Amino acid sequence: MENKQHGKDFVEEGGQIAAKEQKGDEKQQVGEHAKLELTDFRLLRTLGTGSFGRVHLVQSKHNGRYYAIKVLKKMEIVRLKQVAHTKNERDVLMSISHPFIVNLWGTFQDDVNLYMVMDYVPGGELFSYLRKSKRFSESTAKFYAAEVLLAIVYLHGHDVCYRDLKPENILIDSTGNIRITDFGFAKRVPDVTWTLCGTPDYLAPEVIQSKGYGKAVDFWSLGILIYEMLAGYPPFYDESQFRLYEKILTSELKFPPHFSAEARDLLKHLLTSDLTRRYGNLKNGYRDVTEHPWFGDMDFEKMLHRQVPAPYVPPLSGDGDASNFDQYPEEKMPYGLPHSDPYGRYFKEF
Ligand code: ISQ
Repeated sequence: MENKQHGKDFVEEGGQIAAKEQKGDEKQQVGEHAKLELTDFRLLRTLGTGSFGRVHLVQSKHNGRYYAIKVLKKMEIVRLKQVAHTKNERDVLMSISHPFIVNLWGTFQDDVNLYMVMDYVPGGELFSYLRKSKRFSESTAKFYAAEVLLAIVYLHGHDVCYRDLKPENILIDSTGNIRITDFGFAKRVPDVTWTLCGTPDYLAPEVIQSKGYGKAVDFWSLGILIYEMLAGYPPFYDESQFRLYEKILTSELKFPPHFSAEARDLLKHLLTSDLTRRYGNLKNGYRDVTEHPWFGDMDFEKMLHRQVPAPYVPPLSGDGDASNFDQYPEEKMPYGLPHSDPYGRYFKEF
């Protein structure tokens, strides 16, 4: 913390310490209460659906605040062999705190499901805003890229590799700042891991080729994200998954004419298959990225303290407004009915 003023170490240290202090108190308050259960909340609408459950907007019956509860079906998690990933998600999110990462307040389970209580982030997915805008200006893309970069640097500083960066996992809060969600693929990495996961468009070459990989994958996906924000489509897009993987492996980059010279240069250095040349993975670490000319006018210290005005503030009529999220058919089956719990042994720590 001493050298917060000096050099660019603030990115890691400032975020880490400021955030910890903030959550320390609040977590304690939550910890003093008895274990949460579903009846503590009024279930409102669905905000998103995934392969093993859905995310609901809920309102606490105790404090009237809105939260997002992610519900995961134990049976589906076991069937899809996601037990370890689910544990990683919980453990990683419980152990960290950062202004640009969604806050996990607590978890609980019943016979059928696991539940994760998170902050409600009401501005919708960056993905929806990007598709509506077609593409972002360089200054808008730079704002989101800088916040994502700060979150990634913080995670790497805690030996966590995020591994699933994409606009669907980036939410916009009521002030227009971002929160990264979905830590289902996040993992503590000493240095190298060997598991194959992630979304095809964003997969790094070393992941497809099953070479050992580590934190460098997040810098690759940051490159894909910046490209997609600037172009409106990802750089190696192809309808055929086989050809998509071929394109990723050769990493042949084509830029639309409107990309600036600085953006092109940064993207070339992030989207390189050669791990020994990829920015973020060299001896200067993340500084090769934060100090790149594309970020020349970016004040990362200000950004970390949410003091840079957001390019877009989402329209919101009140705290529980969910109009920035797509609508999903609601399930008729209620949660929380008594049931046998044949998968309970897999989720003892949850
Ligand atoms: C918080 N707010 C809205 C949507 C969400 C989806 C997943 C995780 C957290 C969320």
